[in-house]
Amino acid sequence: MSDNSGDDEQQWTMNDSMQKLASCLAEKDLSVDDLFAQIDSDSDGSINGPELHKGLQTLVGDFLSPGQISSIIKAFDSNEDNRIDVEELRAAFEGLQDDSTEE
Ligand SMILES: [Ca+2]
Ligand SMILES: [Ca+2]
Repeated sequence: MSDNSGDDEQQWTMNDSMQKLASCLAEKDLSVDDLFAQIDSDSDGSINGPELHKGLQTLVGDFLSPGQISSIIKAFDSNEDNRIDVEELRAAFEGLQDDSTEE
């Protein structure tokens, strides 16, 4: 990904948070489904902005702005309901890992 849109106030990238989440998964030996269940605190089957915000804070210690949260959701939300469901989350992690793992 190359995005040099002149937004230099912060070095944060979405990939950064995703990599942290991925290593958190590996460390705790969790599946994407487990991760999803942890973030989806009201268990309605989808992760919304506040849940993602809280989840990232709890799991990886990242305190993201609402704008950052919504860019993550927009990036993964393939059916455009402004929430991330478990399949969208799986696809997100598959995208991260496609160069290494083979089962
Ligand atoms: Ca939820
Ligand atoms: Ca969605």
